[in-house]
Amino acid sequence: MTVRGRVEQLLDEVTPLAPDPTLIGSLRAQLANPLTVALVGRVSAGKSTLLNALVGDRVAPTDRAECTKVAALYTEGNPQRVEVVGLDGTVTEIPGTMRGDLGRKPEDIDHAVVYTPSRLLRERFRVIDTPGLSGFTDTAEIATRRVFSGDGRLPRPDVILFLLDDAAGPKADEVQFLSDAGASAQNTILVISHADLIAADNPMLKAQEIARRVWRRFPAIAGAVVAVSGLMAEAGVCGVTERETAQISRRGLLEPWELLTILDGAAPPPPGLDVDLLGRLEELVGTYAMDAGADAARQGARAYCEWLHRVSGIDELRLAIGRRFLAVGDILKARTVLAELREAAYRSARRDVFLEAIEEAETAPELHRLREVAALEALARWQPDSDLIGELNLVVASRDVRLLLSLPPDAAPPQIADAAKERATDCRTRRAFVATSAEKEALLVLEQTYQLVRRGRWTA
Ligand SMILES: Nc1nc2c(ncn2[C@@H]2O[C@H](COP(=O)(O)OP(=O)(O)OP(=O)(O)O)[C@@H](O)[C@H]2O)c(=O)[nH]1
Ligand SMILES: [Mg+2]
Repeated sequence: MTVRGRVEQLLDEVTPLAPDPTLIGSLRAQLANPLTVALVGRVSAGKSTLLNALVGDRVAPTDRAECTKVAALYTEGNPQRVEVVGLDGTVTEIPGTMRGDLGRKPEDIDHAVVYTPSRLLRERFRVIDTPGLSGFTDTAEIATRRVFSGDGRLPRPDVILFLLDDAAGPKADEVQFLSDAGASAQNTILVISHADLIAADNPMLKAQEIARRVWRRFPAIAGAVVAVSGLMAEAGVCGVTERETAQISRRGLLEPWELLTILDGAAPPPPGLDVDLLGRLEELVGTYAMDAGADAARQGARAYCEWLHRVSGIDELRLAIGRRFLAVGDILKARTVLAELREAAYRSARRDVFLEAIEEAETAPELHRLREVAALEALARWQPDSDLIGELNLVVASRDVRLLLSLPPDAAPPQIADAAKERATDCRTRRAFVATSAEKEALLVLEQTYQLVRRGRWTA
């Protein structure tokens, strides 16, 4: 049986025990749907711009000023439309995207669901765009926290993309938020956003250096730290016209002082240079992409868009999402569903029976991978210098038992069983010599992993 199969079986078992009859149906849907990725970070960190870049369409409104007022789940659907779900549970539907009037005050809205045609949203992951943290009023932060607290009506995110718009890395309140939201190397990527603004010279390279530094400081709350210019990615993916590209090319022929005097109005623009359009391009691609991309712009819009796309860092982010999350999507979804079920169990009139069913599922061999991940998270958080982190990381990342056991590719099943048995015995012995409960639990989980490998029941 698969991870998903075992969780579906659990959902069947607890259906009569659930406090809310719609809960089990929505958890079933969550298992069947692609992963749910939430974009979080301070207000104006570039969340909606990054969403557009990922989806490949300007579906989410963006602005210099505080912009996204309600949490919105972007999911595949045709025709494009928005379902607005009130705090009172009532649903209204409006055509179009979040750019239109939602028909209610943001304070009265729990969330919106935006249906839009997109292959990424259908096949890879759905995205929740949040209003963000630390806005002018509390509204944005309250709406953002509701996404993670379980008090709201949106599906709980499986994965967090947290945007940092400060070269200094996450501040104490951001680390606290991530910790409260259960962020770990297994479910979170930090994004150094506005990478093109990080420095005057070579910003993208400096942003990558910052990303490496931040990752070394916070290995327990992020599986990767990636530097991205969402603005460049959005423009590269959604397209820049030939007319706009030609302006960037012309602008690149001017000396910096010439450009300044023209923009100040102290000198007339040369023929063909459209100062108003340059102003709009500043908003569309940013200054760095006009300065550094002038050569690419000389080769036309297509070459320029390719350059924007390549330099923006969006492919590195997509790759990190693919590597870290998509390959283990069912495990991440199973975790989210189990966490929701545990909360539901406490509201159930038959709490003990409910919890017992969950525990039985959690100890089932099919869901052993969840215990490996949980043991790794606990160690990373409480004992980041433990030697066992390397071994658990290997176990969690392994797809092949021979590689896991350092055996040759042609090792026969009896050889695998012997090696696994030896490892299991070794874990049991080592358990007597470690002092902390996190390491004891890790060794217990590892022992069970090797026992499952020995019996041929470990599902990579
Ligand atoms: N230069 C530059 N500007 C960016 C980048 N990403 C976003 N911006 C700009 O920053 C402003 C805020 O971007 P949004 O995407 O609206 O940010 P947000 O986090 O969704 O903001 P709220 O919805 O208000 O929380 C907009 O003017 C964007 O054009 C980036 O990578 N580089
Ligand atoms: Mg926004």
